[in-house]
Amino acid sequence: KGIMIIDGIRVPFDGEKNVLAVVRKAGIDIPTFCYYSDLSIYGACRMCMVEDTKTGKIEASCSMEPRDGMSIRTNTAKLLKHRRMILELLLASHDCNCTNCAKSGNCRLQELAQRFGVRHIRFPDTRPRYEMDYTSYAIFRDPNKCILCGDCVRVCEEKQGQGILDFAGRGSELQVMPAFDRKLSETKCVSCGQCAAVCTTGAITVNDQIGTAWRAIHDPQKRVVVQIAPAVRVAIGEEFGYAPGENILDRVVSALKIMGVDEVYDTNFAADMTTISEAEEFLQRLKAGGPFPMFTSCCPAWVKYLELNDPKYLENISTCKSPMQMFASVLKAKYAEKDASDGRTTYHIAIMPCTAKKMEAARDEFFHDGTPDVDLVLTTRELVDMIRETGIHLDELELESPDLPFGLGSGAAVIYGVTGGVAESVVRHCLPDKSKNTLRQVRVSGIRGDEPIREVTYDVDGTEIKIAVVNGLIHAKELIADIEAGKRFYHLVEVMSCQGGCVGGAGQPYGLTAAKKERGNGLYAADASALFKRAEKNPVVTAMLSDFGPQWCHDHLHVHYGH
Ligand code: HC1
Ligand code: SF4
Repeated sequence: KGIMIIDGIRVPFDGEKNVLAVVRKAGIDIPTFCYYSDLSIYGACRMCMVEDTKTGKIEASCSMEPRDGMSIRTNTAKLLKHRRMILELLLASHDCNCTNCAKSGNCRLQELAQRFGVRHIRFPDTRPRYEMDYTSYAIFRDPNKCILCGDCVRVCEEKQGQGILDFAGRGSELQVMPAFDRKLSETKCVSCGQCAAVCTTGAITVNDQIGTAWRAIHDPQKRVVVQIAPAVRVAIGEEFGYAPGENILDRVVSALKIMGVDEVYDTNFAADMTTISEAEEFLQRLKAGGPFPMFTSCCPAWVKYLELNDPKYLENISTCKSPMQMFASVLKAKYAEKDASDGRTTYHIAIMPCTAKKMEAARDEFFHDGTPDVDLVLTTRELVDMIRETGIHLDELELESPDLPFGLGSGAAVIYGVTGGVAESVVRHCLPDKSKNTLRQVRVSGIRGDEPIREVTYDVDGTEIKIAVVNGLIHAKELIADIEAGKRFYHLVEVMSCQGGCVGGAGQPYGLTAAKKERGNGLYAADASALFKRAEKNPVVTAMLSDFGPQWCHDHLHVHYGH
């Protein structure tokens, strides 16, 4: 606590962890590459230097503690020269093909080069050329665009507990890469894509499959059927001037139809199937006495994490397929006849906030007769690019709701996209008292919130049910360690790999930190205004489940990982 003098102005500080934060509070946007408020401080890019007015020394403000009476300047001639020099050096060793780079318009290097008016680079281009890595289903790595800010290294280690990427080499050979320069597909990468979400340049980007999508849409022999995930609707608008959290599903449906998609459905429909199946499985486990905890299964990065790191827990994972895969199974079953009668082939595209869903769709378990159940997964941002390509103005479209019969979902389904939502939906189904008051009690029980691990307890028919909700794989790791040490016990654990749940998925529009909360609130608002709040109230889902019968459901809605 105290007062600093910043550019001659007295600025009080109270608890800010570094001078950078105080300067930003004073309304001065000091540039940075490697500072990410959610991650540890790395202090390598040196862009955030400030000058001490007394000594004339320059120092990185991200690594300086604020002190009472400290006097600094943020834009002296020395500092401006220093920042331009860093930018020139970075640009000299960067593949500057901005025109067709996926990150153009969202790249920090490009933004700062423009902001600082760097037009000429005085240094020769001596950079080595590195091989690109196309081996991951989820992401694409181009080391020639890496500026060594280390954000990807830290997010992978600090948020996901994975440590897949690290620095290697020295001096001009320094690089970020997987251990032993392996390809991503040869590592334990779980495809969450958070490295791509924080990458300051175009060095790690989402595996772009837009071309494949257009080819399918323009193929008259293909019936293109889309499902849209819960978290997409409250984030996609950010790229078109809508506020984070604003639900623009009906505009997106309309845009997809204009683009040439035949039918547009809602993943919420299948999330209701998942809730019912998962709740039944959970109640059976309660009767049978385990195995506990039952882990949720809808986040493919989490499933992959267990497979690669802790396979003994695979029997704890719910046998229910994720809503995306349940949707695909139902669709393929229902459309087989349609395909046979009109000679077209149903081509199924899932629009997801997630890069790991690309990996999930490619799993062997979800291939039948040589074709995947989900033919293609597009992320929210890929859809944004496709809409931009068409020139469609979303705000001028007539609204259109998703098609029937798979366009209807409950409030319990839409909250799948926010951390705690899957558990809350299952609880709604399991609690015997179905009154509005119970719904309210669950809502405020602590199952919602920002904390990475939350615990709640409910009474189900006289049994005390302990539930944990986790977001961020590092916290899942922590929780498992505590369970093994006998410090914690739960009947049900929801794990979502991304912070905030799918609203914070790596396929969403950039600027994750600021928007996650609003996106989650947007989903809660959609729940509040939903026609019905419980999965079992979905008339189409209940009718279909009984039509299909238990054997079909067992064979098509469930999966055993690792067998
Ligand atoms: Fe998700 Fe799910 S909520 S996993 O985060 O269970 O991606 O949105 O579609 O499948 O429903 C993602 C979101 C999504 C599934 C559902
Ligand atoms: Fe994908 Fe959601 Fe899991 Fe993130 S939390 S990896 S967006 S399924």
